[in-house]
Amino acid sequence: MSNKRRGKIAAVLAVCLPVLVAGMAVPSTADSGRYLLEVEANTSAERTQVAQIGVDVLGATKLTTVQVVADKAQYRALQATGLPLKYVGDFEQELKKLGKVDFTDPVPGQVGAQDFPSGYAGYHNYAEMTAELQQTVRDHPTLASLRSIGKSYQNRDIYALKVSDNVATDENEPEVLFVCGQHAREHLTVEQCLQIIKRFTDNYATPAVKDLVDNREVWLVPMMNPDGAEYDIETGSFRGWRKNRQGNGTDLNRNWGYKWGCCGGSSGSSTSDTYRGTAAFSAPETSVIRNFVNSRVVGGAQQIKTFIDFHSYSELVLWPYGYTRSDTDTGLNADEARAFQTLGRQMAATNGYTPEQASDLYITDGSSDDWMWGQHKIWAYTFEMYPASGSGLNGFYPRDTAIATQTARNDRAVDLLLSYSDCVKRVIGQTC
Ligand code: CXA
Ligand code: CA
Ligand code: CA
Ligand code: CA
Ligand code: ZN
Repeated sequence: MSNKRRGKIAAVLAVCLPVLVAGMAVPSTADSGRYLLEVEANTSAERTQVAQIGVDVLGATKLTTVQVVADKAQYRALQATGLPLKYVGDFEQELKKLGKVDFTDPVPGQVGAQDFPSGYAGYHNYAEMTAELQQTVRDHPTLASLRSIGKSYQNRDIYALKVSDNVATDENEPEVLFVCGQHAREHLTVEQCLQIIKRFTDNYATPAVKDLVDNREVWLVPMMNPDGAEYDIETGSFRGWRKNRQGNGTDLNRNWGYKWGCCGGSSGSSTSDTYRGTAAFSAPETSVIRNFVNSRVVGGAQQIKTFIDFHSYSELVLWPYGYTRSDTDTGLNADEARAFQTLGRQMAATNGYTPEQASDLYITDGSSDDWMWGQHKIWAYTFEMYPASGSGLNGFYPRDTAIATQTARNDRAVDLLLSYSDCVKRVIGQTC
């Protein structure tokens, strides 16, 4: 970029953002040292450049604007890119605006509210989620079974619930896996898994539901990152936390072992929000899911055929690979890419999300869906849920009144994935 353009942007910023221009004082009342910004970034290359500065990328709007959290140094680095920037607010101030839980602190001075602020009571914390899963199994013992598949870093059980007819028997039916809550602050996704469970059990008598449940074995992990989710709510205000709770936190969706750390799509710095960890699967939570998925190889054949990893926000349907912008690469041929695209677009047509290859958003390495496909040939999608855009952190925290509509919005996409799970290539007219 020319110095001329850089100079012009600096001049504009000096007018719009006097408090943030390097060298000028920032008012102490609204300065936590972290800022919510919007950056205009129209291409995957520009968005990858933004991510590589190490800012926390919150979401993307219509693929032209990304919402980020940046500290002062990162703010200066963003300025240096020449990409247009907008100051939204102070990170801490914006979080506080979302509300404070209404409770009398049992031990003043200690954290431990561990519940959602008012306006969010419909969300499930870890204890409530666990109780809900246990109640489902009591209500539907022939359709639902619950197991702990391992422990989080802080020793919480990570649960998997199976839904199928004859649930106690490992039948020869295509298996489907849904993972929710990989990122701590993406609480709406936990509700998505719980809603799928409720719909497939409480509505089992509905013929279309019965047909799917009878002919598939559906695995759901409603809260993959329980330590992070509890940490995000434990003070009574949201923290905007993304990672697990190991050391400074590992970004679980950069810790999976397919092309881990290969391609500039993650960070080696433990304070970064996209820290990839010390090694592939160094996080207990990713290794628990890896071990579970590996355990579904029976007689040499992976039983799990399809997968959705629910995230928020931006309303996107994403498919592999994330580490490269090529449509095809090792282990992903042109027919397979076409099947990914076709089913991805069909699902997006049912929920109104935007369908694209993951790297069209920005380059990532060590994501779940690259591993699921690269390692196991599981047809793996990432859904980025509601809202399509947010002003900074509030995109992660829609009020509980949004839960019912925004989870039901994915009913048809979920059913479509299940129905193709016997042979995804059927979607492009091929046999398996
Ligand atoms: C994503 C997910 C899977 C592959 C590539 C990209 C987007 C996801 C992320 O960065 O992990 N976005 S999010 N949920 O805001 O973190
Ligand atoms: Ca069955
Ligand atoms: Ca089976
Ligand atoms: Ca059956
Ligand atoms: Zn996420």
